[in-house]
Amino acid sequence: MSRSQRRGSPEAPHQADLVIVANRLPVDRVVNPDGSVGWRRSPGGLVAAIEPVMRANEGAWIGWPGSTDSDLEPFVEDGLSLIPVGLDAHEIEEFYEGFSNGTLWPLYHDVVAKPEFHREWWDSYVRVNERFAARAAEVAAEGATVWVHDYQMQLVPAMLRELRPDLRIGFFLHIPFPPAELFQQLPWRRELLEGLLGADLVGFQRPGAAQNFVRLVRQRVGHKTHRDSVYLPDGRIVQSGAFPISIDVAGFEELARSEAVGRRAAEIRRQLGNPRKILLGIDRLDYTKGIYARLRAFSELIAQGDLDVEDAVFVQVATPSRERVEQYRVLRDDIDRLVGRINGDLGRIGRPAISYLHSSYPREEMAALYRAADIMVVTPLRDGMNLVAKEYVACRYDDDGALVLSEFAGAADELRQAFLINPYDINGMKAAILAAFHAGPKDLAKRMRAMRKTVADHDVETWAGEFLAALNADLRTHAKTVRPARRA
Ligand code: GDG
Repeated sequence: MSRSQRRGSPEAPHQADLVIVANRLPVDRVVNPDGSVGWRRSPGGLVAAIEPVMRANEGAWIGWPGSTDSDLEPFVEDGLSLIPVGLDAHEIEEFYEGFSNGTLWPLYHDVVAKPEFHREWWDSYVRVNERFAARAAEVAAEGATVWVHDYQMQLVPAMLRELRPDLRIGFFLHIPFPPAELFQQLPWRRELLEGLLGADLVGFQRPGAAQNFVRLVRQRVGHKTHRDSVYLPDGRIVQSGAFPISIDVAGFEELARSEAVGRRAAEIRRQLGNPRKILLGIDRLDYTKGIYARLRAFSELIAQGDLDVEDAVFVQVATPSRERVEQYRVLRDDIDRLVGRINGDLGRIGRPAISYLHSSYPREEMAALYRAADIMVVTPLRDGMNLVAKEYVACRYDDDGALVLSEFAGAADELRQAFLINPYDINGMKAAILAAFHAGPKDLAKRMRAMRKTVADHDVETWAGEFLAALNADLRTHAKTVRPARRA
C-alpha cells in the first residue's frame, strides 16, 4: 500500500470492540522499487492467532511501526486496522533498547546477563507506556476488550484503566516472569506490579510464573490473594493464570507437506554432503537461547570421537537481533569465534562441523530446514515458551525426527517426550544428543506422535480463544463480550 493510500484511509477505525496493544505492529515497512513506502505483514504467529478474532470484532492493533518515521496515520493493511504509535530515536535507545531489552529482558530471564538499571531508561518507559495507553483509550469503543502484550507494555493496563474504567483489560506476558528473589532487584518493582494490576486478567506462559506474580503482589503491594486471584481494596478482582502460547499448526504442516518444501529439504541435505544425520538450531541470536553451550557440547562429541563430521553436521541459524545492544554484539563475536575455532580444529575439506548462518529466512526455508533436520536442538537457558520447538514438531508429519529440549523452556511442560536437558549441564546435553542420534525409529516415532498430538490439540487459535474467553468470563459487570472467531 502506498503512502498516499495510507494517509487518511477512510477504513481506519475510530472505535473498536477489540484492541490489541503490542510494542510492534504486525507489519514491516518496505520501500518499493519505485521509491514508495509500503508494508509487509510480519510472519509472526501472534498476528495469525489474533487475526480471525480481530476480523470478527472490528479489531484494531496499536503498535510501533519499527522506524522513526513521523507518518503515523492509522491505516488498513490486508483488512487489519493498524494504529501506529511513534518512537523517536531517543526513545528507541532508552525505552526499547534500554529499559525493555537492557533491564527487563535479562532480569526476567534469570539474570543470565546482567540487567542495567538507569533512571532515564525508566522515565522513558513510563512516557512511552503513557502514549500507548492514551492511544488505546481513544480507539476503544465503550465496554471494549483491550489485550495488552508483553514486557514492554507492563504499565499500560493501570494507565488505561485510569483513563477508561469501562474497558475489559487483559495482559499477556510472552517471556518468563522471574522468581521474587530476582524481581526484587528492580528499583521500580512496585510500580510495575501496580501497572499489571490494572488488568482484569494477567496471563503467563507457565503456572509457576503466575504464582511468582501473585506472591510478589502479596509481598510487595500488600493485597490479599488466594490461589491465582488478587483482591484489590476497591473490590475489583484480578485473575492470573497460565496460557501457554502455540503456533499455527495446520499452516506449518501444510507448508512442510508442500512439494516445493520437500524438494528444498532434499536439496539442503545434498548441499550438506548427505550426512547420516543433520542437527539443527534456529534462534534469534540472543544470550538466553543457549547457543554457545550447545555448539560446545556438539564439538566435544566430535573431538572425542563419539560423532564424526562425515556422519553429523550441525546447522545453526542465528537470526540477527537487537544488534545495537552491547550484550548482543559481544555475543555475536563470541559465537563467531567459537564456530571458527570448532571448524578450524575439527572440520575437513568440504565437511565443516558447524554450518553457521547469521541471517533470517522466509518461512518456506524454515520449514525446509525443519524437514531436513534429524535432530532439532533447542537449549535455552530460560525461555517463555520457544515456538521453534513446536514448529519442528508440526513439520514432522512422518512422525520421525528427534527433539532435544531444555527443561527451562516453557515448551518443556507440554513436550514431555522430547530428550529433555539441563542446558547448564554440558555432559548431560552431550548424552542427550547422543541418545537422540542413536535412537531407533520406533522410539522416535512414539515420542513424535505424542508430541504432535499435544501440539495439534492446542494451536495458537485455541490459545487466543482461551485467553479471551477467560478475560470475558465474568459478564456480570461487563455488557460486552468478544465474539469468537468464525472458523474457516
Ligand atoms: C518470545 C519469547 C515465546 C526465527 N528466525 C526466523 C524466523 N523465526 C521465528 C521462528 C519462531 C519465532 O521467530 C521465534 O519464536 P521463539 O518462541 O522461538 O522465540 P522469541 O523470539 O524469543 O519469542 C518466547 C515467544 O515470544 C511467543 O510467545 O515463545 O519464549 O522469548 O516462530 O520460526 N522466522 C522466519 N525467518 C527467520 O529467519 N520467517
